[in-house]
Amino acid sequence: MAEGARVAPQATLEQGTPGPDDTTPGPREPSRRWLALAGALSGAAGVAISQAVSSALGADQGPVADVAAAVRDLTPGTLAVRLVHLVGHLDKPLLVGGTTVVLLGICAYAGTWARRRPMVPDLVFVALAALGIAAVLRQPDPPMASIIAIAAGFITWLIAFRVLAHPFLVPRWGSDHSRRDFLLRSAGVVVSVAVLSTVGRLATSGRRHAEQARRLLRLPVQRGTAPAGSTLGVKGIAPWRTSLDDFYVIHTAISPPSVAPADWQLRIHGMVENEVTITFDELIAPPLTEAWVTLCCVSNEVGGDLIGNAFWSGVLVRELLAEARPKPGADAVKQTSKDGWTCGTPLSALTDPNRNAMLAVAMNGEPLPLQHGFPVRMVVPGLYGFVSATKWLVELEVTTMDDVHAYWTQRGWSPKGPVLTQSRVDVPRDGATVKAGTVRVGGSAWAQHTGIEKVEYQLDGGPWQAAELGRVPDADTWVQWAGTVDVEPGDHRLHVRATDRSGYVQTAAKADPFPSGATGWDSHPFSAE
Ligand SMILES: Nc1nc2c(c(=O)[nH]1)N[C@H]1C(S)=C(S)[C@@H](COP(=O)(O)O)O[C@H]1N2
Ligand SMILES: [Mo]
Repeated sequence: MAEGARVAPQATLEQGTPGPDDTTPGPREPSRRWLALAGALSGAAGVAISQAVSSALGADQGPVADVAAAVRDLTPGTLAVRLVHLVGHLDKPLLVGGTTVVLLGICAYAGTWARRRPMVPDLVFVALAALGIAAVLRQPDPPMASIIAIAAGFITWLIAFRVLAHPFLVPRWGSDHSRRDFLLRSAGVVVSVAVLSTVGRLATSGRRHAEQARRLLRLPVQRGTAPAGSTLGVKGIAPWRTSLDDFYVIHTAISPPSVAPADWQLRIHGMVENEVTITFDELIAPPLTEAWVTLCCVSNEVGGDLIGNAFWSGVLVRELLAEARPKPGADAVKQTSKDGWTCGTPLSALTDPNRNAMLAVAMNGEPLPLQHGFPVRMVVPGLYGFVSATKWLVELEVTTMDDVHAYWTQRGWSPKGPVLTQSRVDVPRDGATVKAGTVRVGGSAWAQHTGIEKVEYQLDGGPWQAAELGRVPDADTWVQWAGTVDVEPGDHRLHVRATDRSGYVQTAAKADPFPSGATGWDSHPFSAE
């Protein structure tokens, strides 16, 4: 563009054609149709690249559909209804198609300005990208993939338009040579876009394959409805049942490995009498076990949110291990993930008849999301994820604790990793301002597999008060707690501590997550007015 801006006036001067503001093309000036074509082609290239990027990143829909959805939602209701009736079931393709046509039309029009006002096409591209981003951001949970996709499309617009408009902005326009130049450049842009999209598709074909397999998978599982009384109804406490979208994600893999159920196998070997290899269909053939389990990360700071509670469906590990028959002397299982990540788990936690350690295939009634370990992951109540919750699990080696060299323990983290009893203030929020008087407070507490006995809260260093506790199915989940405090105007601080069913009262002593989990009481400063 910058180049065009410099050369264009000079070109018109040399040719003695009308000035840059004149819209009638001179005898040797490119027709505006060529510039419109360059604009439309660039627009199409940008749209294609952004769609490819968004599908490569696993977004539900491309940016064009995001914009189309915004158009639909912002169309006055009665008009929208009448239009939908008019076009019947074709409303969606028509909307997306129509949005694309309008978009390309705008790009074409922007292109026609390249000679007279070289900034215009760029500004139009900026405006269109901003519109796209606005359409994404108005969604309840704006997908980052769509933003990146729009950025990629925008950059493509800028580059493609510079490449395509160039032949029309140099002085020698009009010869067959420049038309040929344009055709060659167009072919170059089309081929580049096709190659980039194809490379993107190939690079992500494994993931799309796994995703499709996940979509088609029907498992005999339940959604899991939070049991009555588990939720205390205090606004601001984390929901007792964590939705899949809100469930924390931790793994060392750059992108989740793609494993389709048909390709999945689990091998149980090592110190066993009977080596076992099991396929996905064999795994899920017997009736599945279902349980609420709260999973948390050892890296969670006091008050942190690397914790979630889900309804898991799967197969009890102890039944598979019983089939493999561990040899005497074995006291550990080394788990290996498809991506090579490993962890060591005490054998006793997996064979304990009172602990539902399971190979989970579903979470909240849906096949595991890819980032949570599709198709099979381990869940062990009472152990931190880094010593137990292997995602994309493919191998269990029965062994001894001394012989396990696992990913995090090699880096100094504690080998055993039982979950430490913890509690968290959710409301009032950290630093919140509330109305003076009686204030509802609350949060969550957990001591998986031991169970929470009591939660107490304390205002401004005063006496500890017993909190009301939500009902829970068993010891393996977190518990909601709630209470009330009377606050005068001014600054305050609320502390919380839990007592578990072993009688242990949460220590006030602060410890970092490394190497075996954070300790200390959570507290929130807040003020009242
Ligand atoms: N394959 C694999 N599994 C893994 C990990 C990992 O890095 N790779 N991280 C573990 C850790 S540290 C935690 S806390 C849990 C997190 O599980 P989530 O992402 O489903 O919440 O997964 C565990 N399983
Ligand atoms: Mo973790």
